[in-house]
Amino acid sequence: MPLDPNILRADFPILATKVHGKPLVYFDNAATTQKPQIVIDALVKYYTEMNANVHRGLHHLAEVATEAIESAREKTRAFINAPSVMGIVFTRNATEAINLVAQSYGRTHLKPGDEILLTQMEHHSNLVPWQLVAKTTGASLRFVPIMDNGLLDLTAFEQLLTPKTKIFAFTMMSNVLGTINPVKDLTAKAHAVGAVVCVDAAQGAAHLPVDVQALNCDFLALSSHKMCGPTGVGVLYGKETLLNAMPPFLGGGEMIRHVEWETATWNDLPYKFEAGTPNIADTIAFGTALDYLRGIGMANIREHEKALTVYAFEVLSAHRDCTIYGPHPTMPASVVSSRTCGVEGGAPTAWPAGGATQAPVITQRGGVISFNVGDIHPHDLGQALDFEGVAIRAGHHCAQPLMGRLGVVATARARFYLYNTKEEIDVLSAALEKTRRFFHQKIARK
Ligand code: 7TS
Repeated sequence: MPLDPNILRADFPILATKVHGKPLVYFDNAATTQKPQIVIDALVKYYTEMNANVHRGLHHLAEVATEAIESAREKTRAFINAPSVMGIVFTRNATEAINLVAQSYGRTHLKPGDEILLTQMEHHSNLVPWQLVAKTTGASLRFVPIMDNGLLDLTAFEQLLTPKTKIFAFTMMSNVLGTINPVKDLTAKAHAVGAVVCVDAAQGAAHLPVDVQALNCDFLALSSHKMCGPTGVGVLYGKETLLNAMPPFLGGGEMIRHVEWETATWNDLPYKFEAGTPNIADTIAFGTALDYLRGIGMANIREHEKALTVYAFEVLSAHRDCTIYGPHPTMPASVVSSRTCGVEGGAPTAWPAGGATQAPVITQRGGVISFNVGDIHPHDLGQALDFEGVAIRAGHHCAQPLMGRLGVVATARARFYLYNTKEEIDVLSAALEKTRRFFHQKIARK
């Protein structure tokens, strides 16, 4: 059943906030999402009824807390259809999960001459960890280019894949372009040359159904706070055989089996990678967030966001001086591939004959809309929209090399989620028009 954002909004108390006297329109969901009341309640319930350290106490509360955190692990396993909870490692965030793979797997397996393949659309979290490991191992970095339409260049990808490629790490969904990469196909091709595949699903898992067994990726990272859960919790999914063969990432309590003065042996999975006291309350509440998302259905969330994305393109493209970056959602891929990454305002609505028979790009595009309006700096735009109650993000979005590829230093960005509505896109559009007029009047007065 299609979801009704107007009903779901009631689950999120913060959405009733007024900003500068205007109703909050929250479009900064790529940075972090809002939390439903049941997630907030789960945090309070933990501290009022269960607080104890986990996995080590023999008393009642310790058992209750341990059961609750392990239940969150099982919910995570089910959410991404992992074969076993042994492959579900809790981390602080997606960033830490990727660093775990880079440091533990990468440092052990990479040597000079090896290549780590990334893409031009990576968030710094899936770039800098690999730069660090490349420096320490002597491996080199390669990048799959993006085409002008914002999709990955798959021909170049196949050329870049060689037996030297030991790791292929890429994002499921770009936090700037909204591009959804064909994870299953890319993974199969990388496996064919013997590379191990690490998927950054920080954006993807929050907005798309994810099945790690169907994708057959080796590692997958995600962040709780981008999917209605609290901050401070991330997940690394890894294939058990790989995780078992990897050395620990951090040392301390919980990750050991036996310790002597000079040496130690390691705990079973997943605890080998969970040194120290975990973020118990937030992890349990993350489990509640997953219940919430499953209740709505990820496929329904995806459909809702598709509709919002198509609508936003329609509305924003009508602004003559608005440039939108990333794949155009309603153009067939064949048409889109000959166009530039920035879709200028007033883009044509009728595509060449024959185009309509091909799948439109919406299948490869999520609800992230990065844009610029004329020569207004995105930071000024962000501030002006805030006065209208509209929360967007402006900046490089932790993707500085991608900004260079797009030929800009920054963009404004709106990212939709299950609680956003078409009416809110209208509010954004009206606020943009007001801002544009204000800035143009200012320039005219100079
Ligand atoms: N990967 C992608 C694709 C992301 O969008 C982000 C965060 C991360 C990794 C890192 O997630 P973290 O939870 O470990 O910080 N993206 C953004 C963003 O676009 N604006 O703020 C954070």
